[in-house]
Amino acid sequence: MSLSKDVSVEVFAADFAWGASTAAYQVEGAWDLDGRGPSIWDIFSHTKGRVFEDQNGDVACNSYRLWDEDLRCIQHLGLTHYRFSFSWSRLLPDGTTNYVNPKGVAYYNKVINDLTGKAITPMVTLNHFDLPQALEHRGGWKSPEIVDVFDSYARFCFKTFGDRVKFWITLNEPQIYAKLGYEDGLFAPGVKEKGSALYLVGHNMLRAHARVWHSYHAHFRHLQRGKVSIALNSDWAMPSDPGCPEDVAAAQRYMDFSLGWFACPVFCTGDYPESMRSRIEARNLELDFVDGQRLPKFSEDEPTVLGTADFFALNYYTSRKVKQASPRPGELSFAADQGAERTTDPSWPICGVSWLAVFPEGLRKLLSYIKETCNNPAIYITENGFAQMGPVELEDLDRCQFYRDTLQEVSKAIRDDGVNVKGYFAWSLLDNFEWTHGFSVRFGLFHVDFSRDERSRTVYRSGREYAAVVARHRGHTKFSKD
Ligand code: PNW
Repeated sequence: MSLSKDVSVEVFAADFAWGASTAAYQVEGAWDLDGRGPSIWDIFSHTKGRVFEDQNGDVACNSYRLWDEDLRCIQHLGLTHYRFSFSWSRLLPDGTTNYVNPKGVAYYNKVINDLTGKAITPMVTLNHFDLPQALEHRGGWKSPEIVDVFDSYARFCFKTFGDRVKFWITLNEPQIYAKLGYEDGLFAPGVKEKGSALYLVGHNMLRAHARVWHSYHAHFRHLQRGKVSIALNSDWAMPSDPGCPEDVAAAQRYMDFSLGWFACPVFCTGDYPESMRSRIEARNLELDFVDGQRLPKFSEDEPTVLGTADFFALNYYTSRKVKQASPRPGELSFAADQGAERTTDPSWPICGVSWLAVFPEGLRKLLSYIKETCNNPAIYITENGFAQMGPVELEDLDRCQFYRDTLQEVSKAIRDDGVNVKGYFAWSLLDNFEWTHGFSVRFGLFHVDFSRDERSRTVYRSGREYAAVVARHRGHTKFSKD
């Protein structure tokens, strides 16, 4: 059965956003062309042993040169929206507005104008993991200085592109950036400081996000009438044994320490979840830390973080079964703070990467959870996808099934649970540089041939079927309006 026959497209509103997403470092290439400054991912991927087979994003999909091809792919899918990110160091090579790179501005102007010229709405992420290296030298996201610098960059972007860009995402997945970049050392900048740096980094990211939202609100909103948010990723966590109160509490802590860490300050209370504060404070005593030293406090002198999102931008990939972890006395780590242990559910197939267990029902549950705990926000699913590893399969039937099941779950969330879902963005438009996995893991709706200079794009079967859903929805809404 084909995807297009199964998804209940009539449930989606006429203005539902059908999109796909990419990120600059993963697709653009041209890492040192036309005045681009280096980012932390250039340095990280050029360091031996960091990425699968020492691959890097020097060329990637070559989208800097092949944007016309990407636009054709977007049109082929019939997308109404396209999410991509700016390479900060392509626009501002040293990260500051002291010098603006005109070729960077020209590139993104062309992308934006081509999209809007075809009635495709751009959604722009200001920074998707690739901090300018010059700012890393100044302390990166650990330094409180970053808040001002990020605000100047964002204002520059609003001024330059905001007449045409109406959807802004300040930062992508601060939780992943902080945890993988500053505790696990698996992502740039590759720091391993267990149980400490990640909270400071997360804190500065929240402060920077809030500052930028307030800047937009005060200086741009009345003229540009756009929306600003932050993309938060979350797993859906369930207790391993729903009858065991310790497991139930552990699953809740898992949610608090992942989604709640960033969603609670922005959408619920203006501060971190109570369970994070109390657990970390209790462990600080045990570990001889001064109160507040690991999980920072929000200052009363700064504009509030609460309410600094005009919609909820959700990246969802996987679900977890969780049980209470055995205590780890003396251990300094995020996992020990969280006190929750992941177990695997053998009925959920693993796709491509080891962390990605496929469970589309988890998305529906997570959407309801966000509705209940975050004041029923408008939600855009800004990333969701299915990985392929090993031999290329253009007839990717398992991914087709995944999109069919997922979109059906989203339709149930809208129709049966009353969740205000406004859009869905598949990750990703193209196979691309999948961070530590290099090019060995493929998320695209289009295959990219990385062995050839042309980097030819070929649609996967899942891309064709996604296009069919979008077309059927557009046909349906046209029909119902007539
Ligand atoms: C997201 N994890 O990152 C990113 O926003 C994308 O750039 C990326 O390509 C996509 O998901 C697929 O990985 C994640 O280890 C990276 O749980 C790692 C994890 C989750 C999301």
